[in-house]
Amino acid sequence: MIDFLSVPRVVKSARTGMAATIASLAAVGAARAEEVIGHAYPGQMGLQPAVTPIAEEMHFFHNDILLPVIIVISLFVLGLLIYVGVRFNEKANPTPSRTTHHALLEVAWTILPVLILVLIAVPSFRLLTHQLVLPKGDVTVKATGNAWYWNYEYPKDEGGGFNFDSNVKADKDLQPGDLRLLAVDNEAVVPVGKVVRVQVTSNDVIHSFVVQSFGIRIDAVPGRLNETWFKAEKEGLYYGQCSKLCGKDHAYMPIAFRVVSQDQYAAWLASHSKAASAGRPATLADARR
Ligand SMILES: [Cu+2]
Repeated sequence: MIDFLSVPRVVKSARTGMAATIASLAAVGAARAEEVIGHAYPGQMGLQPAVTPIAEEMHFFHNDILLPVIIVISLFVLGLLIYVGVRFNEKANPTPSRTTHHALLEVAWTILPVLILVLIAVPSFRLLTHQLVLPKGDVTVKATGNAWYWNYEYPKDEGGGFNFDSNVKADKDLQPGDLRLLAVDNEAVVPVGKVVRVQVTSNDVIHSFVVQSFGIRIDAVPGRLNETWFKAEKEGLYYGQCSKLCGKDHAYMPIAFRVVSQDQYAAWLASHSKAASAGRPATLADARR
């Protein structure tokens, strides 16, 4: 939305029509490229940027607890293997020991992994609790999986009362800055810094609703209403994908959330709500008028 608002000013300042077009396209492209945050980058290491408290906690759990623990265990086992191979091969140790039991050693290699698991379980259950115990929401969005697109519904009692389909953009419709297989025709819009409760269900087969930067992953199951939440702390465009093998076009039903300021969100909600009550299909273009 910001990019579209800024275009007229760029057009006015440019001298010729052609230069204006190029300048405005560049402005749109630059604005779009900057604000698209939640997606994978070529050559990326690690996880997609975290913009919610839950995603940050997940990053801490993975990067600072699980990863060091598994690195130490892997190196220890590798060291043991090398030691056994060198010290106890046939040449170095022609007469093997006949020992079959060692009580202390057996107790140690049972207790030690248990202790490691208990150590991991504490932050793990804390994170699960934060994910599954939903705080009081400011905004509710219902996402319904369909073969193969998402439908987003904004409830009437929160100023909405409309729903729209969100389809992947075909290659021929891509604009500069659009990401292939992630860009959609209608993005879901939510305000920054607010608790968004996402209700997830499906109309046909089981899908899975995942946005990495928000740290949310929940199944969309027909006849069942699942719920998750996020609080995005940075404006921008965030992508996710259906993550359950759901059929032929499973790879072509991305999820796109545009996080905007409270004012922009209120304007977007009002224009969509107006369009819906006038009986027109609501599209994101309404918000740009
Ligand atoms: Cu799916």
